[in-house]
Amino acid sequence: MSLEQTLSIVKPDAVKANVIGGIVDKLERGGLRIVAQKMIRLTETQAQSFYAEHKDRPFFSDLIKFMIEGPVVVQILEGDSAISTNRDIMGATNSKEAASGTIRHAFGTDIERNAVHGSDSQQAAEREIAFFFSQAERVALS
Ligand code: FUP
Repeated sequence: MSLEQTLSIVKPDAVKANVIGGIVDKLERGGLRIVAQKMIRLTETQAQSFYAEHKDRPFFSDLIKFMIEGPVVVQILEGDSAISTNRDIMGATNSKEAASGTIRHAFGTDIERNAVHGSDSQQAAEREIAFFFSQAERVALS
């Protein structure tokens, strides 16, 4: 196992439902540590750029609308194999299919309103962390 960082987003549905704490609890119990965190409201341009890889998919415009409907919390999570650990804690993309105990099972509704985002690879994690956090915002714990 190796120490990694990954980018997490508590999406607008979960912020609105007042379950930021419930999500953080699952992340921390799963062995991850929040090393940077802020609440922001994405602009349409930011959301489109963040999800650029999906721009030709049929769900793209609905996804963008959802991501800008309210504030989100962006986080850098750190831990052993943080990228795959976070994906395990999150559960399947479609909340209806997510395993019991996962964040998306507990707090998501469907494939779109699925409570959280988590980077899916080392390359994505590096891009997504740099997308939201400046070097000065990245607190070193050790
Ligand atoms: P994930 O990595 O689990 O967040 O899932 P993807 O990168 O495949 O999809 C990114 C986001 O697009 C999902 F979180 C939700 C949304 N999405 C839909 O709304 N409909 C779909 O059919 C697939 C994805």
